[in-house]
Amino acid sequence: MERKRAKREGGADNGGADSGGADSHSRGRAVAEVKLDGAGCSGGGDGSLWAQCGHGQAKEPVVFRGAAVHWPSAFWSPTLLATHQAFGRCNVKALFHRANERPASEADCITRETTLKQFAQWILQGDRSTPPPPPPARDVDAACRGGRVADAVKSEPEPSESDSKHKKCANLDNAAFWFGTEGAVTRCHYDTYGCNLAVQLDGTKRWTMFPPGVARGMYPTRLPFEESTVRSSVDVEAPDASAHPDFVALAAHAAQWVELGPGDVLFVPHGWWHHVRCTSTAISTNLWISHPADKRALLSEAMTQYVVACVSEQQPTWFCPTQSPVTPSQALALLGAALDANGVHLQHDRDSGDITEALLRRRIAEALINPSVIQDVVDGVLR
Ligand SMILES: O=C(O)CCC(=O)C(=O)O
Repeated sequence: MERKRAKREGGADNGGADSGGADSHSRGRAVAEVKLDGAGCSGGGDGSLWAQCGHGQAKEPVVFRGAAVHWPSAFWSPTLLATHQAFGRCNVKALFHRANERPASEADCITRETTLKQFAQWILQGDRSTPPPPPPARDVDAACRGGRVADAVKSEPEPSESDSKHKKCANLDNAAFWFGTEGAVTRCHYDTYGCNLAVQLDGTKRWTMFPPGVARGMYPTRLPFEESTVRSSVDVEAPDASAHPDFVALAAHAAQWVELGPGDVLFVPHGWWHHVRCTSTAISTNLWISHPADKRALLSEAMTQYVVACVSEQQPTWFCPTQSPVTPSQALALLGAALDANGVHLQHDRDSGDITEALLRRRIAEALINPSVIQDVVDGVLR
């Protein structure tokens, strides 16, 4: 691990244009740091990483330097991924973007189905002018992302035994794996569910984060329909003050940033916006952990999906490429389930005698035609 830490310290300030945006660190402050000396999440007691995150309820990000140095996956490197047979069986969907671009979403990337091993070999061979060749046809069992043309890859491998320990004590619902070249960027967004522990395994990444309270300055937008991700319209590395004046006025000063190196673990609180740049070839994983606000988020996500299902025909070109569309009645059933999860059980309306589905449709229609909602929609359409 000494080798890995040396790499982090050597490369800490590379990569990322000093654009005058929030990512240039001209505003905001560094994330608070805690050093755990490899204690990990051991048991959730007071000194543990998890306790120091308020068991997921902490309201500010915190970075635990070196907390994952003893994870078995801490020795993962591009060379290991490029040579170990197991990674040749890990089928991934890689997303590629051009060097120096910061694509607004996955919809703006080139997609290739490949294996993690082949993707790692492609990264190591250094020629970024074309994406890796497609492997023989096979089922894709993980979603991925990447770029310059490729820059990042994300997949969902099984956690190792020790990572499962983390899973247990952190009540892990979901995990992802990220592998990208220097310059890979995940544009600013927040995840509607849970909170997040990001674990840097190799290389370095710069995270820039903004609190939920500055949402107006982040100009939220969504890709219809991409569950669980709300994107910012602002390119936080190069904000356009005339298009997004509230970002400069309300949000930029609230930025918190951190450069993660091998073994570092970052706690991202629920609802925090984050923009991530690989400052070297980098491998990381993250654990999404459930949060009490998730039940309510389930409802908002189901409602969003229903509205999108009602206004889209078949699968329009603007539909999120990584998500399967659902019909309005499927979406309505999911909405009913989300209501149930929130303890709202619509049976029938006493006055009209309407049964659940019809009543639900009526309530949604009544809520949507509220003049202030319609005004927001009209403003959005005219923008
Ligand atoms: O590492 C990245 O590129 C993005 C990570 C991310 O968005 C997340 O963990 O929620």
